Amino acid sequence: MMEKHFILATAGHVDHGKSALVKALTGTDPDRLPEEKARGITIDLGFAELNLTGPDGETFQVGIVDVPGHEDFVRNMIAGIGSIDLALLTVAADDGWMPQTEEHLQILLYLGVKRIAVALTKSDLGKIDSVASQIRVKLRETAFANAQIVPTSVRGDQGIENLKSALAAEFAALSPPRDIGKPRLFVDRAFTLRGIGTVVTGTLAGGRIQRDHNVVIQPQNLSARVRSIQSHGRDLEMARPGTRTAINLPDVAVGADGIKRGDIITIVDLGEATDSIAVLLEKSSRLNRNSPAARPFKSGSSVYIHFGTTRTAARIALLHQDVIEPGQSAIAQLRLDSPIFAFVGDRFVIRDSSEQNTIAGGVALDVDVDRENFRSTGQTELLRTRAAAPNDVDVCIRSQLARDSFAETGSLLIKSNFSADQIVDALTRLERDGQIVLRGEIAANAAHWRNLVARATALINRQHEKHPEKRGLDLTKLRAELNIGSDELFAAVVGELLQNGFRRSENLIARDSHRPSLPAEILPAAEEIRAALAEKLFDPPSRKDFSKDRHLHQALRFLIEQGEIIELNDEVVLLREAAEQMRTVVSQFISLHGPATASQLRQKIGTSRRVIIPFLEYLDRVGVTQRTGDLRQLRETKSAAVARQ
Ligand SMILES: Nc1nc2c(ncn2[C@@H]2O[C@H](COP(=O)(O)OP(=O)(O)OP(=O)(O)O)[C@@H](O)[C@H]2O)c(=O)[nH]1
Ligand SMILES: [Mg+2]
Repeated sequence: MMEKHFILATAGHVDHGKSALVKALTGTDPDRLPEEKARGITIDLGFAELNLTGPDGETFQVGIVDVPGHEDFVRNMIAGIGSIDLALLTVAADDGWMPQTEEHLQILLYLGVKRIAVALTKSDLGKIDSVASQIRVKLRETAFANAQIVPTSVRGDQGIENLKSALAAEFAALSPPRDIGKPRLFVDRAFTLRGIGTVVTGTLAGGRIQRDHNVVIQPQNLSARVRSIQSHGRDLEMARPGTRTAINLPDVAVGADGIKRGDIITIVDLGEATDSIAVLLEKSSRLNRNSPAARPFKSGSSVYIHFGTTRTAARIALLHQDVIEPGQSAIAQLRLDSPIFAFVGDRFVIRDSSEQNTIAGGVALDVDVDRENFRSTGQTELLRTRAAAPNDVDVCIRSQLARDSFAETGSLLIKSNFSADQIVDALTRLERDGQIVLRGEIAANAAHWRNLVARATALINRQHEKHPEKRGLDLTKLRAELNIGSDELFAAVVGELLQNGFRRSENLIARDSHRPSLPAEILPAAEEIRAALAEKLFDPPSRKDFSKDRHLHQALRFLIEQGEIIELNDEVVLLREAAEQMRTVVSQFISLHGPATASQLRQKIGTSRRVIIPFLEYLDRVGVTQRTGDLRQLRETKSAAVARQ
């Protein structure tokens, strides 16, 4: 049976025995900093590995992130729990539910953590029953109402085995961390090892990272190569989602110009970071009315957004209201001081500008936001629709196509928590339901698509009506009239027309049934030209005679386009039959007498210099003759050359 990987993080008030519990569970003391040892508290994240066996004998390799409980280090706590499968909330028997127990719980809820287990620590210090019932009350009406509560004590290892069984039962019931082909390693440490270079560690979510592959560091969009990968000290070819992962990136420096906590290691083709995101904010109804965290905050407030292992200052613009109160949610735009690499569906935490209080949380609805268009009808509608179901792939696609009319399927919702397969399935489903249309690389809103094709059809029809003598409508013109910016969309529209009664030749598109014809009022002009040219077949009147009026001009263009008249140059035009007869004479003459001068050929045909010179140049152009000095000879055709051999 394959080992399953999960990430567990501790949570809970300062001094409630989180780190001691991690040590009792794993043998590893997660407090590694000298300052932590000296002060006896956790300051930054600590890590350990726990191997568990489930009820059915399956094995779980669990990466543990131990977080600080002190109120000054909530920022580090949030960085530790960005992509965890299970939280282990500790409540000390001698202390009960305390301020950071509550704050951490709210943070877990804001970040959408699905399951927790509760360790009722320091059970040797008594009050187990009353604290257990206090915990039950606190968890009532949350997603964690039925969480297991396990009394533990590290004095004499009481309840540690019970806790292990409880955790194993949780993991047995959990589905494995998702692999959506979009890996993101949320970096929580970056350091340099002598002889090895830069090493970063973090929790990997969303996909795999492979040794020797190229990765991209976001938000700075920096490329790097993965030299080696480790998890809990063991070398790996490939790291899977749900593992604590260490990566050696020898080409990247540690620090502001290179890599640091808060960065994300991902793969190419997943887009770039942005400094504006549209979100659904929620302010917990649990907030004690008198606490500073409960203060309603206004549109325009400056806050901190904590996302993954990073945090940045941001300004909030609320869409529909001026303030948000506890228990309320609101659509908002966050304008960030520095860009983040967030996906649609990602969750985050908001703290106030004093960094003392956790005041809200939320989920990203749109991550490639055009700041100026926040209040446009299209954008408002998209946000309202997504706010109702931010994790529904159909809703996310439909709302985007309603706003943008179309999208290229390859990049549609690339920055989302949906896999490519989920997106393709949804597209197929929506097309079957008639809500969207899929053509080539394009997914389009069905109504928009029908409208585009109808407009294109109308434009071509109008061209045929206005200019029956022309072969069709220029595609460049069609595209400009339809105002289509995307090459892919235009290609799809043309493709649709070609399948439905239209044809294309060169840069023109026309109805299949269209045969160029002169409008009635121009027919006499065409007759006049034909007659004039026929009268002196080999020495026709100057072309200028036919540009006297618009009708003559139009008729001449038409006859040339139709091939009835040959255009030798700006001066001379000939009827096709005249050109053909002259060509026969030239060929025969040269075959009989060898290379000939223009003058000889002119006399033979009985034409003028004005005509013979451009005519011979025309024959050169179309490959009948070839000029050497003053002489013309026949160009050797392939078949003639073959015949001689
Ligand atoms: N009596 C008793 N003391 C405990 C127990 N677990 C931890 N302690 C003590 O409680 C103190 C705090 O324990 P830690 O494990 O550092 O607490 P913590 O939750 O990690 O604290 P922070 O990380 O700073 O939030 C230490 O002095 C521990 O020895 C327990 O089960 N029984
Ligand atoms: Mg600790």
